[in-house]
Amino acid sequence: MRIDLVTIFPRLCDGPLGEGIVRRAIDRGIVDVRVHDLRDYTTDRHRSVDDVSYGGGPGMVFKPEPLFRAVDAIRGEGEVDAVILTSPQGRPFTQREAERLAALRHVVVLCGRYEGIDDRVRSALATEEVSIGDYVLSGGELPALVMVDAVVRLLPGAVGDEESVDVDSFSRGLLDFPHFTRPAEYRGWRVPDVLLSGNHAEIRRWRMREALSRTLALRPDLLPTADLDSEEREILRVLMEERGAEHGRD
Ligand code: JEB
Repeated sequence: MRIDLVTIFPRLCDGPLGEGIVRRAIDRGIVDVRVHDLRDYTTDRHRSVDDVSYGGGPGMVFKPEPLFRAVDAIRGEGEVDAVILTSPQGRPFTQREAERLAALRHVVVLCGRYEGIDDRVRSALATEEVSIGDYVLSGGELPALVMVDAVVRLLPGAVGDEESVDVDSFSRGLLDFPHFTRPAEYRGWRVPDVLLSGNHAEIRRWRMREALSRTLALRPDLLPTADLDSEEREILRVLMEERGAEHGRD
């Protein structure tokens, strides 16, 4: 897969792309991530990427020309499947979106700054507009890097143990179960006995129950769309009865 990022702060991308799973995927040739300095696509002496907003008001807006020129140049190097604009107005970026993007061959992500971007970039250049969450950031680089991270770890061979990607929180629409490592007792807090028992059927069921119980307590909004089998649905039914009984008491 190839991912091109277009930004006025290319150095901001070096850290997240230079460590961990993303770095290893790049080193192994699983993904080719190219970071472009938007100023390289300007034509004026001052390499200006922004201008005042038509209609007045404070703050600057990204000019359309450098972004169109950048995407033209990238398109010239091979077919582009998606041109993504990161913006607070975008469609929510979810695990499902990450899975969809991971199946594409070539994605371009445009990172804005200031008050935003000339709207013709959104309407005529971008093929989709995406937001990573309902909070205000200063620009599109961190959202773009969040998307790169979520997408790259889904590419075959990027994560050492393929199985860990499937059982991950959210890939099945549930929160993760609790993890423990040695020592078996730390400052008086013991690891649950079942995990030391060696009974794999019981461990599997305990983890299933914990994942469901946490999701019910912390993120009940995930349950209607979670991918549950009949065993999980039965455990959930019992957990909901127990919770109902507890709340009934007070
Ligand atoms: C993305 C961006 C800005 C209003 C206020 C501030 C380009 N979830 C998200 N929050 N903020 C952004 C985002 C995503 N994805 C985001 C791109 C830009 C914020 N700003 C600053 C724009 N409009 C400029």
